[in-house]
Amino acid sequence: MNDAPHILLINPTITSRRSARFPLSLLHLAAALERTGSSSRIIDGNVDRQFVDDALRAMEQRRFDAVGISVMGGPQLAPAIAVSTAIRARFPAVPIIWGGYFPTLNPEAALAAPYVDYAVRGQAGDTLPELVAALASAADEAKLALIGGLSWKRGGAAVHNPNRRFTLADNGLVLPYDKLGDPRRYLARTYLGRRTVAHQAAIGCRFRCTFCGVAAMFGGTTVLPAAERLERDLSYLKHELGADSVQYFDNNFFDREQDMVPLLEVMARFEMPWWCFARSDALLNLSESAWKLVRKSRLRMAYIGAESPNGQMLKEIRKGTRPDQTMAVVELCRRHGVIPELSFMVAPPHNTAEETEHTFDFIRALKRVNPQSEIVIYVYTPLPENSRHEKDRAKRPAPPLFDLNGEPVVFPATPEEWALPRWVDYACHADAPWLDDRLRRRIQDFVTVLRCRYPTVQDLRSPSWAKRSLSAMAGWRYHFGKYDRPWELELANRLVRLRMPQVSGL
Ligand code: B12
Ligand code: SF4
Repeated sequence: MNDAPHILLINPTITSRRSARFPLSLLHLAAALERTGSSSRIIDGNVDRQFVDDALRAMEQRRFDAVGISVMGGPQLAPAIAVSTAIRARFPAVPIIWGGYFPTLNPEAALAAPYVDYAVRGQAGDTLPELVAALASAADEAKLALIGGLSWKRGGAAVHNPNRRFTLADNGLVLPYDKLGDPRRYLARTYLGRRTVAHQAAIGCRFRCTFCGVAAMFGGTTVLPAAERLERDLSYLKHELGADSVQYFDNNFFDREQDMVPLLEVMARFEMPWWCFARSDALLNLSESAWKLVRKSRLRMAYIGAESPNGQMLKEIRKGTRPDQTMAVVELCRRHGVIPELSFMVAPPHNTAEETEHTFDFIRALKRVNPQSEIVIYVYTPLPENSRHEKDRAKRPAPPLFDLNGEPVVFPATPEEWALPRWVDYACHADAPWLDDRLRRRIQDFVTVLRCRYPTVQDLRSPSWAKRSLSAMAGWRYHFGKYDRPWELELANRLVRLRMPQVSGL
């Protein structure tokens, strides 16, 4: 009998089956466990809607030494709590480990739950195998205390070991995609192609925007892959799986040009249309020869965090880009045949209504320069101060937040509280305690008029006649700025159900 540790890895449901993409976090962890002599099984709640029952069944069928659950704040919390409590009730002796953005940013809250034994902060390629090894040899406190990136409980109190450095381990192999059953079921029809695949080449981001979960996780670090690794991955995805286009999950695809060129050269050889997250300054700084590679590699859309038209606010949140760069990049993208997908954060805690209206006007100006620009509107929901990276926490603390009654905003202290609808909305940047009904409605109305007037190219489901009719219906409202109560668009939209990329991804 094989005594090597065996770990159950679970991705709780967060999106529809149609929008499911490779659970890359768990694939990376499965590869790391394999590298260190452990084995694992993956259950992905995005494709397996009975994932709680299936996890319990899997645990009845064979011994698992621990369960690892990937948890992002927002709608993934409720299913993460459901599967954790079910496992704790049926298999009380099996350790439960939470990892991903939620426990990284909120380790105290994660450990406050009786069904979470360990919270792994940041990347877990080394932390998880070390924890599994410690558990296999009767985890004593001295061993646990040595594991970087681990938060654990000692006598009921949370202990947070020091952070770990980020690395991009490469064992010369592609990820163990076959652990997902048939990996081809994760290829999706998107506007990039008929079989779009999700991939992440580099990890992290070297910027430190104060509002961003990525900055909170990586603390300003980026690690780029070697060109050979990207070549190997793309070759597998294209030739073995049959993918024809790629959605890159890299947090900020364009890093320094000299580092990107070898990667772009690889991508230019594969010519698979692609989508990525990018910054306006990075795109504006690209040389003509790099743009040539970008065009050859067939970049179709770049998601750019424009955030705000207010230069002072951009400085305060340490974005490092300016409104004029946002304006310039939509023009630049137009010239190079790339669609800019711009995200904005409206309704900040201060000057809430004025900033929101200013943003609407700026969006209209951008649309005049490049009508193809796609717009994603979020409510600005700053991270809790203690979620920020430890290097940034003390620096420039954010001003205190108050709700509509002038009471200080108190962030949740447990996963259950974070799973309440108002905090799920907060995590999804959909609502904030300082937003009143009038402004909430105003934002909804603007978004309805805008997305009917300019339906997203990412929507392949709605027929083009329906999109054209909606656009025509919304024309006069958009032209005259009459956003209030667009009941006729809401009605028509209910029939057509335009797609919302901010909820489901591509
Ligand atoms: C794919 C994705 C999704 C997918 C679902 C992914 C899934 N779980 O199935 C979809 C599109 C559904 C999604 C939705 C949302 N997402 Co999302 N998403 C991503 C994205 C682009 C990639 C995640 C990924 O696969 N990364 C690659 C893997 C390898 O990295 P990783 O996940 O970080 O995993 C490593 C570690 O975190 C850790 N780890 C992860 N899981 C586990 C588990 C265990 C047991 C252990 C030990 C370790 C561990 O180890 C892994 C390997 O080192 C990230 C941005 C990014 N590039 O990371 C945003 C991101 C994670 N999402 C984010 C958010 C906020 C959301 C939303 C909740 C809100 C929103 N509006 O965006 C929505 C929900 C929308 C809704 N209303 O329903 C934020 C989280 C930030 C934060 N403050 O917490 C991110 C960082 C985007 C951003 N820049 O702000 N998302
Ligand atoms: S550049 Fe983008 S990913 Fe990087 S810290 Fe800023 S907002 Fe986050």
